[in-house]
Amino acid sequence: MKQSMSFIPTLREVPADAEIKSHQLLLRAGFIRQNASGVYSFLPLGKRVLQKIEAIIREEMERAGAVELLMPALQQAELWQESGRWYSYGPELMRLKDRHDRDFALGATHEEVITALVRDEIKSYKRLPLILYQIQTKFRDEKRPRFGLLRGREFVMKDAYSFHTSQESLDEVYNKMYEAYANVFRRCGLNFRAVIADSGAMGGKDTHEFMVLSDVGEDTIAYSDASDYAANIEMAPVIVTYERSDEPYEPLVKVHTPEQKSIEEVSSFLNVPKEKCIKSLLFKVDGRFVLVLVRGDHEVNEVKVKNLLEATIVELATPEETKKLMKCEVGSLGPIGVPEEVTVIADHAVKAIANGVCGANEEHYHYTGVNADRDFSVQQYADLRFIQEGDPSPDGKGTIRFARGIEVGHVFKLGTRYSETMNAMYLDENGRMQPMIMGCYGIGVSRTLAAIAEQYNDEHGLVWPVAVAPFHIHLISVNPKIDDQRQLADDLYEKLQKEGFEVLYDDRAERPGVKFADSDLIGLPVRVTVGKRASEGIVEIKIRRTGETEEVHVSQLTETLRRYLS
Ligand code: 9G3
Repeated sequence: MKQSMSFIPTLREVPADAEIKSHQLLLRAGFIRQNASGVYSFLPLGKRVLQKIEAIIREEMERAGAVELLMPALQQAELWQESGRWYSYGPELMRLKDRHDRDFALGATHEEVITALVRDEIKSYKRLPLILYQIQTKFRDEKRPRFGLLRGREFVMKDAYSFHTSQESLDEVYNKMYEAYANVFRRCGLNFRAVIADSGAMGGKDTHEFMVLSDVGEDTIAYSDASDYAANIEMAPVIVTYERSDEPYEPLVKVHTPEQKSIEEVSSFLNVPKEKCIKSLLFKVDGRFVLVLVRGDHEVNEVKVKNLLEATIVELATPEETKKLMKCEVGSLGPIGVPEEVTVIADHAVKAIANGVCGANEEHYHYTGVNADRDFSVQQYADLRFIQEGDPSPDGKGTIRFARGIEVGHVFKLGTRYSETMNAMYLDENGRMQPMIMGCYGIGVSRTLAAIAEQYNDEHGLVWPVAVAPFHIHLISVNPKIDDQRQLADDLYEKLQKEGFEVLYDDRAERPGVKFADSDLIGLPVRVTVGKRASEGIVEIKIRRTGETEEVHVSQLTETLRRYLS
């Protein structure tokens, strides 16, 4: 591609609203431009990187036995009404009406569409297993789009779906897809971890997220410092066991704690460590009120609450609901004297608190000398807290550390969650109708592009790995006005392309400094500069990643480039 005919609008200054490196650099280097909040155009260089990532994905999907198709982004509401998700998703699902006033959704994902497609065509077990995938634009109306392509409202996803007659077949394909994902992210040069994740509203059991380690990642990964255990913090189980100390039981006393609300305030006011305080949070779980207790120095893990109660919606009760039900503010909540209709569940650590402190369900009062087994009843003790750094790793090996990650992939064992609600049945070998067993597998393609940019950059700009770079070589003629320089550069442009190199040729009538600065910003792996020694047939090669340069005679150029680019 000749830059004089291309469209690569580079910027000198850092755009104000771009907070993270990848967002700043993709804008400055002319890879993307924002159209609306969370909605982007991929300019020529950005589009080429997308295509490189997609090519890697297609190779690995092929290897895993998946077949590519393309489904519509415009999805009729009827399908989402059949699966029930038309009603369970809120404003995040973008909905619209056609000219006949019929309801549609813009595809946020394609379980409904693919299940409807397969159920109409597949009737016999002989046609299974089947793995279908697409690479397509998805729409999700995020409340707070941010970080450029990392959290957009329109983005490119590879989504695959598999259909099986048995759990073993699903397990086999799940493992193949898991391997394919590891290959994709390794080939993209990403430092990633596969972590145990929560299947959330997707139903089904097993699920793994592929996380790229990054300080700007929105997810927290709990990993062991002595094994390969890694889990999304929402999922990591706590295996600590707690024993009540043999402290003699003190009497339960209601004490006046004026204006003391938070655990910090109460703990310092009563001069009691946080470990002896009981933190009580009132949740509305599918419409029912549940008081969740954790130790004062721990945090409630809502995903664990949701999974324990097999709930769909778990949200904190509003201050009004709290006041109406418990006759006090959230800062005075406690497990003693709880209204009948409120269920109390507690994390295991609460049971071992000796002579603790809790809210008295009365403004400005707390209890001291609180002992769980004597002073209040708990319907169920369970692992309800977030794991913390320093906790033992759930696999029993080593200690938990935290890292932040960008979720670039997510694989699920769906089971029959969709085939049952949408009647995707097949005739088994005994002539009986059975629901198909399904898996689904997503890669955020545009998010992967941003994750690569986030991992590969330096103070001069982007530094693309060869496998996904928009071009291999940045060919620069320093001064096109000088004939032998321009002539040699033109010849090399043709010659290198004939030899299979992808060349971006900066043939613009710009000052050399501008060309070199743009070249460092765009970040192609190798730069070939045709300058004052053109008359001797000497050009300069520069490796973007290391900055090392080398003068080479054009007769040695091809083999030198092959060496650098392999
Ligand atoms: C929606 C909206 C947002 C969503 C979903 C549906 C996430 C939704 C989960 C998945 C599961 C898998 C196939 C590829 C891999 C991931 N956010 N999910 O289902 F309507 Cl608005 O997308 N889908």
